[in-house]
Amino acid sequence: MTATTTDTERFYAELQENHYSPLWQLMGGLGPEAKTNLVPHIWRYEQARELMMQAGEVVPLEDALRRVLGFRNPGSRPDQRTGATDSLWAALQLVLPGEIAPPHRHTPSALRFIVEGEGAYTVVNGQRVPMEVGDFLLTPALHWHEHGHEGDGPMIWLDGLDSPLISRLNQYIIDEESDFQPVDKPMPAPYVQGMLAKTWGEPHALTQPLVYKLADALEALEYLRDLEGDPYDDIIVEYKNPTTGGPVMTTISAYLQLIRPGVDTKSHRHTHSTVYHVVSGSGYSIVDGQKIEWTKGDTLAIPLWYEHSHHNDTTEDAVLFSYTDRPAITALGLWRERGAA
Ligand code: GTQ
Ligand code: FE2
Repeated sequence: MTATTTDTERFYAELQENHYSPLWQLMGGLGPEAKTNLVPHIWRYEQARELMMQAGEVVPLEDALRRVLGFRNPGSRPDQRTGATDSLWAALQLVLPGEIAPPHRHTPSALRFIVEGEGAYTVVNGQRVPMEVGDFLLTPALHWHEHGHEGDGPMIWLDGLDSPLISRLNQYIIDEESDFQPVDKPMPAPYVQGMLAKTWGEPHALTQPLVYKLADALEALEYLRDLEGDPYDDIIVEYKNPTTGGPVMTTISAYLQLIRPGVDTKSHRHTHSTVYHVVSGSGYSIVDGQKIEWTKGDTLAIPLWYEHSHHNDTTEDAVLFSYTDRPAITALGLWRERGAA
């Protein structure tokens, strides 16, 4: 303490030394709108793929366990636990022929959208799931998973996790295994979804499907294409957990949408954040007044409460895969949406 220390300064020092927080000093940064230091950003597939292939040369999978390049939001502070948005991790993952990423399980929930390659598979809690381009795969929280590749050429997919959210809660827990999982006889889909059941003994517990085929989702979009569509998203379907009718995972919901040729959607904002991945076609989004053009393979992050609209100024369909933290935000009572004026 210097000779000029006043009673007030002495009071604040005493508070700090004894572990008190004067609330009146903390409320200055708050206001009536949700806000984040993260920014909208697009990662172009051309660049991301090139860097991913370099990772294939530089990093042996034995060392890395997962050869994953995360998309880090450019607004992130160095020590901030963020992914592409405040709550959502987005990344590309590469597995080369003959490699196996060993089994582990963790509290974050994971999804994958297959971008290129053939001959790879993932094993999720003993179920072997082959990976084909356009497949949407689930690894719900605490499900064991390993990834192998028996084909030729690189296998690349988009990973989506709620790990930044789980990290912030200090509950990112991981178990690792060196032995591969025994692969069970795959249970037929009608058993899994409760459409067929054996009539004696213990019934099968309903388990949600772990893979959704692109062709099925595209067929659903085709069926809906002549409707007026959603004002903000045009023709959109949600991947559902058929055993609950709810989102695919506790914290994450996922979608496939068609922006029809010539369509300009209306602008809105909401308190969940979204990662978009371009499945086919091209177009652009206006995010916070900025035009962001996108084409096949690109990944676009829109953090919470940024106003955005989507546009297809071409003559071909544009198809977007997306996932959000909406179930988590809703469970916390924080979900809000506002259309543009
Ligand atoms: O494939 O198991 O992008 O555990 C991040 C964490 C992928 C995975 C990621 C993971 C994985
Ligand atoms: Fe994992």
